[in-house]
Amino acid sequence: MSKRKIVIEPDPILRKKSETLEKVDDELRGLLDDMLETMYSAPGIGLAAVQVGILKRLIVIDISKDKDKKNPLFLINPEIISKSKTSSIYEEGCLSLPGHYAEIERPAECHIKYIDYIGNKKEIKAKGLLSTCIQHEVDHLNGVLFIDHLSKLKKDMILKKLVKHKKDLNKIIL
Ligand code: GNR
Ligand code: NI
Repeated sequence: MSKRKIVIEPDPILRKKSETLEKVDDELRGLLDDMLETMYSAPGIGLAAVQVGILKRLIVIDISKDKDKKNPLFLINPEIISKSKTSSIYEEGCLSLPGHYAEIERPAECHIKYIDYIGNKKEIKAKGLLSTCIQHEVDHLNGVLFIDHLSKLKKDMILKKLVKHKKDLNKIIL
């Protein structure tokens, strides 16, 4: 297993749509293991493949709080079948938008289908933080970031800071 580099906004790859996978093999599982290691080390509760520069419909999630009781979830080709009419608000962050957080309203529950780590078809109904996290990650697979759910004013403010952050990082490296 190895840790991968996380892509930081602004980066055009984060706006691209990820591609559906055709098969589940050891090479794919290796990538999922790398994504999980990258997510745990960040630390974060979710990660989409595009965030490590790979445009494939792959997500890893672990919302367990206890570090000793890991509960990783691997989602291949996740599809949201339905969303509840009721909504909930969570303070969201994103590993591709370091240091920025905002309250985002989303459907409280979602019913999804996906392929698991072994290659079996699965379905789950999620609520609470898991539901929010799944929707945040599926957004990534469609080139959508949480700031796209904010007003233009708030979004532009965050984007401006991220542009500066990237310039500052380049100054240190160059
Ligand atoms: O680590 C993360 N925390 C989080 C908090 C609330 C809603 C969504 C998330 S996902 C985020 C990691 C990430 O950027 N996933 O794409
Ligand atoms: Ni994110």
